[in-house]
Amino acid sequence: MVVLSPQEERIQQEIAGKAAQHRPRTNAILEGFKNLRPVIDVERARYFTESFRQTEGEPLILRWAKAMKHIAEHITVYIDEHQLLVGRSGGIGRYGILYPELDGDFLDIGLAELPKRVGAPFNIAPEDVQIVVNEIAPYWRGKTFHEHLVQALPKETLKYTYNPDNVLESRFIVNETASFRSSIQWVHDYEKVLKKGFKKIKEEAEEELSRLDPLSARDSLEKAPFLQSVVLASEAIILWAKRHAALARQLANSEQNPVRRQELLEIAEVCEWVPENPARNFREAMQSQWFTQMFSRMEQKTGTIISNGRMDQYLYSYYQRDMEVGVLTEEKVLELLECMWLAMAQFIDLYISPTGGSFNEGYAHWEAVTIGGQTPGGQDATNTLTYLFLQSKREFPLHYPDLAARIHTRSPQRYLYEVAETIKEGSGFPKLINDEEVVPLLLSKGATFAEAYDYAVSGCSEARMPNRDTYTSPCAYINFPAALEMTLHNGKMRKYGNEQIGLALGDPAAWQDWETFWQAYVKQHINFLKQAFIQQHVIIRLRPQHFAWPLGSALHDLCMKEYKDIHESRIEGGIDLGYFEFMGYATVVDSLAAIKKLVYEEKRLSIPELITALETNFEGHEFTRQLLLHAPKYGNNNEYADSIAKQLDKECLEFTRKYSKELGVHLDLRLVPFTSHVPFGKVVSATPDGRKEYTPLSDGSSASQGADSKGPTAVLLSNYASKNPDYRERASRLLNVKLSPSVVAGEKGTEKLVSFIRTWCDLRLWHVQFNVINRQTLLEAKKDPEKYRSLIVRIAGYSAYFVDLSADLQDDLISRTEHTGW
Ligand code: 8X3
Repeated sequence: MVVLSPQEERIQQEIAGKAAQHRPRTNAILEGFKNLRPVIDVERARYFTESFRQTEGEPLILRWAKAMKHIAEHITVYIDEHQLLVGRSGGIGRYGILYPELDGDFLDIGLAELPKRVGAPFNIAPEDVQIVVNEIAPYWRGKTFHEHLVQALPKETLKYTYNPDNVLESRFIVNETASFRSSIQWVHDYEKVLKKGFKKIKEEAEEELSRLDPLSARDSLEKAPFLQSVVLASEAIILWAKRHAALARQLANSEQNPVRRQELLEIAEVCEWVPENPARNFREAMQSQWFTQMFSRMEQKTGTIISNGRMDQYLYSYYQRDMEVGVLTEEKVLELLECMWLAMAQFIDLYISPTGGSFNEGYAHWEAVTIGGQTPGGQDATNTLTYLFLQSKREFPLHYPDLAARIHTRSPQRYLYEVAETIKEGSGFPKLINDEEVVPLLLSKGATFAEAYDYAVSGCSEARMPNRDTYTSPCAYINFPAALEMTLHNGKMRKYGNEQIGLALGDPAAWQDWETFWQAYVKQHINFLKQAFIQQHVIIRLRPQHFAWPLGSALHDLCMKEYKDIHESRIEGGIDLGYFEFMGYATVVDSLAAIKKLVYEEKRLSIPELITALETNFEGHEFTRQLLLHAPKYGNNNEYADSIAKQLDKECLEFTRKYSKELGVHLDLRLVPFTSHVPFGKVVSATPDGRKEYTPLSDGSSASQGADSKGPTAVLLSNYASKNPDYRERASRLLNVKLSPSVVAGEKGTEKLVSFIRTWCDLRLWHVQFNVINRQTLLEAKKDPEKYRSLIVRIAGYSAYFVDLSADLQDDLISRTEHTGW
């Protein structure tokens, strides 16, 4: 008999018309938006642009703060029916907002293409199209970050990044991601907001302003605009909150239902108090955090979103006090948490550039909530609230928020047990992040113990130290399977015809041994790294001219100490933790392993035969493809493949060890693809691992789709064997594991999963996440999407509705190995 995960059982119930009801309030909110297509709301962009027209010539940070104040004064405020938490940056339903300062040159094609986009479509009202066309886009023409980046990239690097004849088209060879998100994912110091409130932050800035030396050039040109911006940003968020209070009172006056009237009056009281003042209870703490988070989203397109930080830590004292005095119940906590998840689920991170869209299929989101881990003093940090977060995830079927569980070697058994039970539910939560890998790496990069122990998860799998991290540039994505294709084709790729993009190193048929082939590959590989670093160098230097983040900077100790916006490239005392991405890791490893073994060692295949098979996409060469498919594969604890993986990893680490310094940042190696292994695969023809042309590359540090046949423990061991632990230039390696519900069934299954997690922790692997699902369910959902609308799957550091994904990504998920044993 087929064992179903709880999620699969729930869906079968839904199909049978017996959908279970959750809490009445959260059900009602969810019903209000769950089947709505997101709409583009133009107000943020409109008021931002209006203000920018008025402030030409002033310091950028001041212009930004004035724009935020203008938005706070004019943007429509809403209070959703049934909601307890308020604060939206767009209209009712699911919505996305525009950041024309970033990529406004894509507005024309974006607006035309978005309603039809596969994977994450958006609607826009005709009158809003007119506002964009007539008011917003014309102002930004020639001023956007993307346009200036294109102009600043050297010609040689540009051809790896964009089509030189149409710079709106990405090449997917060495891609940048900075032009579709103005910052990488981020975590604010929410505790500061909750404990201090923005009135105090503002007063401190005013106090400092009053002490500035009027004769000092630095005070006049740097400190004064920075501090004035902090004041303005604080006033803006307070004003925005108070407008919600006024609206709540107004709605209460006309509300017929006495229960809702009372709720609205409470909302008014809460919004009159926070985030201006310190939170006095759990409810105010939640509201204050939410206002801060939402206001930040209007301030910056923090690509992949502002994460929530360690919620079980900074909310705990409020929870504990309220529980002690009897004004809070666990039921109320769960309801408030779910109100936040529902509010979060309505803000959709909108990418108008097609490249941004293809990186973020299924309305990607990463506003991770971190639970567990260790206290700043190095003790286990789990508490009662931690377990309520897990309970909420198990009980409430929603793909928001992204839950990240920190694990360490002394994590309590109950915690691991509940984490495992939550994973078994089947919708991919929580993802796991390993303190035993992260903490020493943060220490090696200059953090104190207290800072390293207190990291929060952000994005797919990153570790942020809210008052120590100062790096905001999004990363480069490098298509190393393309470097392999260029090695086989003298620097060319079939996708780009006869264009000489890479190095011309000659005909590989003339290379007599593996070493010569390997060295040629490494030259192409290093050339890609060089192009990526040139690109990042340009980006890092250009960004402070384009972006400022007054509220985010006001919450950062070092920015306040240095009077500098967080986008400035050097902030004294900061640790700049940036990344570049190894795309298609297993694809390259398996391809090189096949060449080494079959061409040079066993001589069962010549290079010309291999090239012919690849060029024909294996048509008429099935035997060759089978040979290639049966060569050693990464992900099976196979020393032959894993040692190549380790060497490739090392090539990247050596390069960044040598060249990061001159960039002035840590540009660390990361294996985190979001959904970009799909578009990157679309430019790479057939590869020597047996992969067919233009199909997805392998993702993160996972094995190639279907190549891991020795069980999930072997996958962990390959990950371990391919790492270079003696390099500090490492960052996250994202690992997807797909399990059949039968292997985790029952109490025994939970115990095995807990042991697996402990093994993963002992091996010091950075990240792991799970899909617990039957292949048959995925096949049926692809065939009959209407029935499977609520099926949630794990993608790359986030979960999404399966039916929102493109057919390519659905097939990618289906083709991953479903492990049926350990
Ligand atoms: C994955 C998303 O923003 O770090 O973590 O590239 S991002």
